[in-house]
Amino acid sequence: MIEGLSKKVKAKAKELGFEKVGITNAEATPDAKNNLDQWLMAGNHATMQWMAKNNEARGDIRSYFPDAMSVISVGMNYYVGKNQTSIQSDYKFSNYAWGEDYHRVLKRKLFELLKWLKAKSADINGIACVDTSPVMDKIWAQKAGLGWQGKHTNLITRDYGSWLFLGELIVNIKMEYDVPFDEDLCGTCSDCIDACPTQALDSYQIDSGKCISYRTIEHRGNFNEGEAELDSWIYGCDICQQVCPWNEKFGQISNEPAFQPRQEILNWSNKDWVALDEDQFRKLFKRSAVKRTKFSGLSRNILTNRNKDTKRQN
Ligand code: B12
Ligand code: SF4
Ligand code: SF4
Repeated sequence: MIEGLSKKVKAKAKELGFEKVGITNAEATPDAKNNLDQWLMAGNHATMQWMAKNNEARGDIRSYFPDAMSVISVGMNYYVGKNQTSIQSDYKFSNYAWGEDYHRVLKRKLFELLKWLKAKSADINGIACVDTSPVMDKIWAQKAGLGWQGKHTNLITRDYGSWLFLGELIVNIKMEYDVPFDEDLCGTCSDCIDACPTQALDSYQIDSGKCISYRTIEHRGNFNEGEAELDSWIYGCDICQQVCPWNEKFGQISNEPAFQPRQEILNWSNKDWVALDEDQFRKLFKRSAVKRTKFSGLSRNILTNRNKDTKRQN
């Protein structure tokens, strides 16, 4: 173990723009794996078959990165001080996708952190994970002391609420570890569960098939009758986080240029969205997470909402 390295890593991570950083032991996580297995067995992943793949790795980080000794968990605040009322059209658009694709932003910073770390010793090695690896980001953040998983299932921190992207650097060295965040500060609150327009939440569990975020981003093809309720969202959904008292009281404004909103998302009219074509989509959402739903997905979402309320002013 390199003396004082954990402290230096944290200072470097903060310097790179991560608001939260914690370090934990890269051990197997059987309880989380058990919850995941039950969640999958109940069909809560809907059509996301990729969640069932590499299932073993999600429960044992060493079967993903065999040299893993420590996990450096990071969080980056993406709340820019605006909400759905800043949007001119009737179509709601999740704030996490207003700016540059967060996978790119966090990975860039994690690679820099890894480069800095490798310069300390030629024996140090590691890999950067953000969302897409078979690694349970929220579990590692909780173990590394960043916060707890709320009843809406997102990770909440005391000082930024849940408006944080999560990522990890898994490394092959022993480090000093933080105390896991073992409190549950939701208490008797159930605001997220009560506010969810499609009843997708049960305490600490989500039924993805009912979740508007899943429907607008992950669902492929047309919706059947039961799936078409999107509550005016055309990409993602923020309701369970908007109503959370921890976000209302502790959300802090990020000045990160990469997360500032594309002006079109705020200023376009209903008419502009309905007229969106594939070429415009490609230009507007270059380097954006929105590409995940493809043009076909976004236009399906726009038309589904439009057909639901024919009284809307164009
Ligand atoms: C699959 C996925 C989705 C799915 C399913 C969501 C989900 N909760 O799993 C869908 C498409 C719906 C989705 C939506 C969103 N997602 Co998403 N998603 C993921 C992904 C890839 C995997 C999550 C996972 O492992 N799910 C499997 C199940 C088993 O996990 P879980 O819900 O966390 O379940 C736990 C609880 O149920 C708990 N549990 C069960 N019973 C009990 C009982 C008690 C008492 C307790 C305490 C706990 C508990 O145990 C389970 C395992 O620990 C992660 C990235 C990653 N690699 O981790 C991002 C991730 C979770 N998503 C993220 C985001 C931002 C979102 C959205 C906010 C986007 C949006 N605005 O539209 C929404 C939020 C919807 C919501 N309320 O969760 C962020 C969350 C950041 C944060 N602060 O937590 C992540 C971490 C991506 C990232 N790297 O930043 N997502
Ligand atoms: S993201 Fe929206 S639909 Fe999904 S659980 Fe939260 S409030 Fe419900
Ligand atoms: S709204 Fe209430 S119950 Fe839901 S996550 Fe926030 S504090 Fe927990």
